[in-house]
Amino acid sequence: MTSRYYVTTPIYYVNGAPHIGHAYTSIAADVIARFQRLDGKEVLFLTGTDEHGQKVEQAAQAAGTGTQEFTDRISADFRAMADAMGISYDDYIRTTEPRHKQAAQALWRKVQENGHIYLGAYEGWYALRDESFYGEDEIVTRADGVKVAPTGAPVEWVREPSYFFKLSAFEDKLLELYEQHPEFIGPAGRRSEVVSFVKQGLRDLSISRTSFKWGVPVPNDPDHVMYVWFDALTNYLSALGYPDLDAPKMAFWPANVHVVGKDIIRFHAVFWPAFLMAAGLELPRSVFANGWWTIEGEKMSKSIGNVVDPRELVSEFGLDPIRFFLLREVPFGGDSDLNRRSIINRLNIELANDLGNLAQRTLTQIARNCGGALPARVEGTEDDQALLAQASLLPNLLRGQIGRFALTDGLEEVWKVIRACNSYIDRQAPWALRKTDPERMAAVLRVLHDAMRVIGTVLQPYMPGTMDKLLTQLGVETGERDFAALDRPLPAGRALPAPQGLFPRYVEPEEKA
Ligand code: ME8
Repeated sequence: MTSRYYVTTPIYYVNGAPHIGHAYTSIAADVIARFQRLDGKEVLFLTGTDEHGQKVEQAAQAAGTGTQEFTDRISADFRAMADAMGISYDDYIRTTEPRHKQAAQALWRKVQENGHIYLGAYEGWYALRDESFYGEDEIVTRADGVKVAPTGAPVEWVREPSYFFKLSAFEDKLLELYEQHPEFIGPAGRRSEVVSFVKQGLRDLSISRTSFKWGVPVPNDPDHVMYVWFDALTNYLSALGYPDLDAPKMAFWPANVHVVGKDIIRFHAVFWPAFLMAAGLELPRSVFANGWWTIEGEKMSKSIGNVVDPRELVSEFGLDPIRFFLLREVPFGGDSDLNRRSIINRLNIELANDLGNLAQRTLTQIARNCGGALPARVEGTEDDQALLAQASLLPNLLRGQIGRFALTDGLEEVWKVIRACNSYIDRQAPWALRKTDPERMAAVLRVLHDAMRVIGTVLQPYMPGTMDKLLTQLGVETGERDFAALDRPLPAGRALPAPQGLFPRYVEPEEKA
């Protein structure tokens, strides 16, 4: 039986255009989804948009369009961005869809039936930008007199009737969860942060609003709409067909991982498991938070005017180099800076030199000196065997690392093998063997070919388009590209297509002139 794997991205707010931060989280989740598919799992990969709440309602008003019309337009743009970034989602959920509203209302009813929701009145600080409530002790007054949350978002005092979720009753259960399942929150730094937040004591959570209408109506009390986070988090279940527990996709629950940004770890690692416990549902296996990107050293913001559309980067540098850069530059989970210099360096050194040249050197020699036909595998020298052994460990190494969401370490392992191939080719100098020992030359080229097949196979999740090209040039057919296929060597004599460059060196326009 194939095992199932369920991975999600956050659903993005449609109050503004998609940017590189959104693309980043989606690419990371995409690498995980593609990797698990390659490894033979039945994968469900979900992304989508979060379309309710006051913030979205206000953005639509500012744009001068109807709210639904506005969300339709922005949601379509997020979807186009996902497509442009090669995100292989299986489903795209929108919280304004009927299937989602039904699920959110059903979850509410279940939590209410189980006695965890009561009607009261909310009075306190609310930050619209974060769609989040804050305690008095968290608020600071800026020099200009404006009161702000720890995130810097301005807060306002709100007072209205509200339903509450008995979050305070889940403190011990949550702490027990973090204790017994340290893998529930990653990376470790985020776990400590969440644990100390919960240890400080949890207040009951206001989960409905009456001061605006753009939301999912609370069952049996249409004056209230659900707090956008209660609504939004449910998306992970609505896509599975919840509340129909027998719906075929419900077999994917619990999710293996919710990939999120560090800004929303609290919602996913505190509120969400509490809602699920209250509804008697299983908990996701893990929530993993990526770090934050700044742009050329500055916070990305509309007011600074430095918001990066990932599609612009792609049109300049190509899709796979950008996917690679984002996952390579900083250990996944940490913060980093996006700047031209670093992109160009990574592209030229690691992609064009290390990997691109290796492929080019090997494949042109097979084309020229072996008549374009794959040489046979032979017993080989110790040096040959050592390189092949190192390469053959990659699928298992990556299985471990990607299983722990160490996406950058995974790339590092692959680059160790790429560098080993480059030293091997220099040491063996097959070009010099052409006249003296053509048999040995063919053997060396076959070793390189086999190592590169492993490299191309394991890199598919990170750079699907370019690895498709590489594997095609290596003569690996589409049915021979998963991990299981690596145990079946390609037959000698297979005709390889003419080699073509994979990663052109990037030259700054002014350098070209
Ligand atoms: O929070 N660096 O949506 P959102 C890295 N609708 N990642 C970034 C980033 C940056 N500079 N900027 C954004 C919401 N992100 C809710 C989620 S889920 C049930 C509801 C990424 O549109 C990161 O993943 O504000 C962050 O968590 C997400 O975009 C926030 O997207």
